[in-house]
Amino acid sequence: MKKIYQEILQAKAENRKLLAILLDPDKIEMDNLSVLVERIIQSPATHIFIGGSIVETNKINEQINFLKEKVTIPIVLFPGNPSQISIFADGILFLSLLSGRNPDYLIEHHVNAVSLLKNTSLEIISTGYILIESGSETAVERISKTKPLDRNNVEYVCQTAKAGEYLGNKLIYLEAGSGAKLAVPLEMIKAVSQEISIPLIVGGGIRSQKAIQNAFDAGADLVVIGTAFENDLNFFTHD
Ligand code: 1GP
Repeated sequence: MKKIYQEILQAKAENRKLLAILLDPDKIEMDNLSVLVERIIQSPATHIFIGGSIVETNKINEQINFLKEKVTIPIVLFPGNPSQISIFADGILFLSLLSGRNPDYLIEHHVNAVSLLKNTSLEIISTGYILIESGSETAVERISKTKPLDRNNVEYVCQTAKAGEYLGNKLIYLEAGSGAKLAVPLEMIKAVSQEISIPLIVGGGIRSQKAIQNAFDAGADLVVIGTAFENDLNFFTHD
């Protein structure tokens, strides 16, 4: 088994919570990258996720190479489509959008990514990605042309997550969407974490230390912070 996933499993076994900072290369200027890297190093982040809705490969490559010189935590691709694959990252969340019924995001993009992926040393981590309704339309919804799952139907979300585990995914990611109005409900995190035996990632609309802690307490193994850090590089030094 490869290293990144092994460490996530190990952390789960020890009840050690993990935190990923999500970087969207389209929103980062190379000139500001040094400050950004400083703040990441000072933060409690255990992983960097990198990806976004648009993004060109050149931009990702340039930013990852810069990051790799300075940080030691794993850099994991969180791609919106196969054009966002960089051979310079450490791993990739190989996402299946289980909440939707668009074959492109269930299998088509994956097939198209193979010729590139098989010539890299990226650790490929299959991830069941479940979009949860969050109060307004999000970029994932718009781009994937899929509907999120009802935030009140905890049972159906649990069944979807469990099906993702049965299909062989190594992680389940409950996603409210970047900049979501409403984060994934805590009772849903709790129910899904009890339903599955693989690690649970939660992200989207989490904007405070308290909200991070609440997600951990509810059962998230890894929380993803994007917008809150993007808007305030000192986010992790506030109470
Ligand atoms: C989005 O879950 C991530 O894919 C992070 O969301 O930008 O709202 O923190 P935020």
